[in-house]
Amino acid sequence: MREGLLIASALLACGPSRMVIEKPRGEDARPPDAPAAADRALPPGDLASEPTPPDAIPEPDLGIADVAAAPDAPPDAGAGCPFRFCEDFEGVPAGAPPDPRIWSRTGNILVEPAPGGRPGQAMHVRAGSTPTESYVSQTRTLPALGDTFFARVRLYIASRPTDFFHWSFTEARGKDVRGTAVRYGGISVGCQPGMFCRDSFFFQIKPLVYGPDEGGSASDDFTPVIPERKWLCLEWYLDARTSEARLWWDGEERPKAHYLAAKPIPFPAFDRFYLGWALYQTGASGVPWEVWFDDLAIDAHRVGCN
Ligand SMILES: [Ca+2]
Repeated sequence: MREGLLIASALLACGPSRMVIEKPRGEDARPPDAPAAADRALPPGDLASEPTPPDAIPEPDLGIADVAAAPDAPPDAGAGCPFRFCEDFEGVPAGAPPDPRIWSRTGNILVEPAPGGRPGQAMHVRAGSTPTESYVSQTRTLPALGDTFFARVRLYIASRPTDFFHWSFTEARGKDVRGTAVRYGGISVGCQPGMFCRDSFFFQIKPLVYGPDEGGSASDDFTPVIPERKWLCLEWYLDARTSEARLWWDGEERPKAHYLAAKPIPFPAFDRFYLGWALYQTGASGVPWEVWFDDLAIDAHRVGCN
């Protein structure tokens, strides 16, 4: 039960939002003391019976200034790219930010030699352990692709705290970057011996990026646990026409992470694509998240892991 209470407490802060404290309502107000209940507990307004820890409330303007200054280049897949967009992080010197002609950047993100035996360079995100959005973003690809797109990236988790975190690795937003966001990420509780274990993928549609409504979600199976210090291939699909999201891990679809119009919240008209690491809680351990990305591709068709 202690684990359940820990999760319930941490879930209160899920999503970068100014918390609106409401009285618990009906069935949803039950503490998520079982794994299955943890998912339904995500709307924090339905759970909140205590004040949100102040350190769980991020600044609502995170990244907006940089985003507004985005120097978006003309659409161009680049030589040798068979997809609508490719980024292998080989085009800038080690230690530099991802190509500023393509990417806007917020947070501690640099291109460095890839870890884990992977040749070449990759995007290194030092995301810390407090509510932050460490993202690169661009608008050169999604508007041209219309209402749907597929993406593929390789992810390597170098350091993961054992605290509770809801994290995101990608988002798509419309022209109003404070409006509706759709995001894939995960829920992590550390999986220490003897504790409830959950390190799994999670989809969320949030009607206001910095609003209190946690919107709709889809939780992947809790097994297998997302491993650390191993390169994973992640693919996802977003469809604004049908309000649908799908996720693949190393080529296999994760059907539980499939979201299909579960809430009457329209997807945004896709404009801005985000890659990086967002956190919505503060970890008591102080252990920082550190992750890497490589080999991003975006296309109208499924990209695959080859
Ligand atoms: Ca690379």
